Amino acid sequence: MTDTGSLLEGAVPWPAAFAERYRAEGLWTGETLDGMLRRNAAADPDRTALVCGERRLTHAELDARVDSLACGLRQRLRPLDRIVVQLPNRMELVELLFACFRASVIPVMALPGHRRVDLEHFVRQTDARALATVGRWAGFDHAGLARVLRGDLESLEHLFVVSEEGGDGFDSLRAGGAGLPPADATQVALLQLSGGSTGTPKLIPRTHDDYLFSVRRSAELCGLGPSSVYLVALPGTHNFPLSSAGILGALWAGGTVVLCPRPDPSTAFGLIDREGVTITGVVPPLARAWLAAAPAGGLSSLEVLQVGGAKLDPELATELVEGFGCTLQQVFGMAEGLVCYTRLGDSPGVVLETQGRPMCEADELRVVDANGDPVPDGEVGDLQTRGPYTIRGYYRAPEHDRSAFTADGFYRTGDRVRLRPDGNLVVEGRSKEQVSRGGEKIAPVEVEAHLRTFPGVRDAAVVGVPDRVLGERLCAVLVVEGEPQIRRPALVRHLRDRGVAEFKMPDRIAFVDALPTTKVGKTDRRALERQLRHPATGGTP
Ligand code: OOB
Repeated sequence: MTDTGSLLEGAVPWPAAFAERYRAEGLWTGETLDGMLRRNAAADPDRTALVCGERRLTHAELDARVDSLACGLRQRLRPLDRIVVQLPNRMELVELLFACFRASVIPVMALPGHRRVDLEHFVRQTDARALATVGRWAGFDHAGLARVLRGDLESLEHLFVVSEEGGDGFDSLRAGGAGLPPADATQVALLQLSGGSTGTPKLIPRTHDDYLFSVRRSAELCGLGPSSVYLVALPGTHNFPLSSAGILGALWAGGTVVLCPRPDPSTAFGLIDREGVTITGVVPPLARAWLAAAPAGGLSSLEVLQVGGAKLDPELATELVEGFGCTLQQVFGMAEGLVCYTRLGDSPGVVLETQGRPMCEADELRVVDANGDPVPDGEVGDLQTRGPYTIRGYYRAPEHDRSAFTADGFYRTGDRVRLRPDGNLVVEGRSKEQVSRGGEKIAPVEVEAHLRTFPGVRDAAVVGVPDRVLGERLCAVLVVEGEPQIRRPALVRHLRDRGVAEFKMPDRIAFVDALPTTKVGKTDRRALERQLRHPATGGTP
């Protein structure tokens, strides 16, 4: 085992009594995320592990390529160094993540839509020594941005750039040598991102033990086995497609992962058909887009369609079951840990109307009122949770932890839920200040700060307005000097120039004379949301 010593500095451990219990109950097994590759390579070497365009790797080939990449990483980076990974859905993403696990280098899971503001924050927050990204992707020059970051950020020594020509972007990184010893399962394996409600996203340290437990349990209850074929339709670094059960779940089960470069129906359906995909996971807006394009007979190989990341309304759920003729699974999860699923054999009443139940008995759930006291059975309250794969604290954020966790270690999810007598949860809303635009999470305060720098803007608030397609859209409410003349394109250009992530761009602008405030003088976003639903306010679409 690679001795990486005590837990990564800045990560918060589970109390010893809980860790012992999770081990004694067989939840934390000591297996590592990359260990599963060795097992598969030995058990079923010739089965296909990865498919990306015309390229295919067997389990044995994947294991060998991860070895050479891990050795290459080790020549450049030390154990527990951090590397920001911003790669779209292509083979190199999966290879690099496993190589990081094998080399005990810690990947920070950026999304392709992140731009300078977030990437810079990830590097600074983690003192990352490396950034892995793609040359150009979806019209954006990622390599150019990476070079700027390396110039500006002292810790950043290495850029690993995969070229857009296909080929093998990491060839120059590979090295020979003896395989590395297995990583330490108690150690942090990766840093996930929180959706954030207080500004820039917080980082979430997940250990091999806790993450792999959630992957294994998820794979079991998604019915995954060696003949399963998982399509990665959402960005592969996100917790849902990565681990619920996702890429890691399919590989854990000895199955096949098919990388989908773009989630549009024709690309996705083409791959489902060609590769005999059996399971995939999507967010509700994508489910709706797929449904509109669904072929008459459904998608013949698809057995399970997972929908999660944002609330799925029962009408769309019903249409999905009819349109695709496969089993629907609702997934309510969070990068901090807890993931709830409806089970494959659940009745339609559960599958269509609830967000499922926790994956294991060791997940502790509390539904509480504003004072933190449990609400009467069946009533709506704030969800708090603690368990074998829910973190006890964010990475290097003790200040924030004081409000995000209770004294007894429960994570305040910020979700308003109702617990049904049958044990299933219904998500009714949220108490956290966050907008979920098609499942992508945005912290209003971050965007507001950027909006206030636009010439002529005196004050700004960002709120979510209900939207049939995306669930919510982002509305920027502005207080301006003089006549409201600001137009959306100019505002978006301004935010882009400042390096704000693409998915945080306002969809709409509205103008008010003054922002409503709460009793303590903070912007009252709820009041604004109500106001926007009854638009006496002026605004541009
Ligand atoms: C997933 O993870 P995150 O970290 O991007 O976002 C977590 C938040 C939850 O707290 C909740 O507010 C919302 O996203 N959410 C849902 C939901 N799934 C997530 N709200 C209503 N219904 C659902 N089904 O989004 C995530 C992580 C792992 C698996 C699935 C989703």
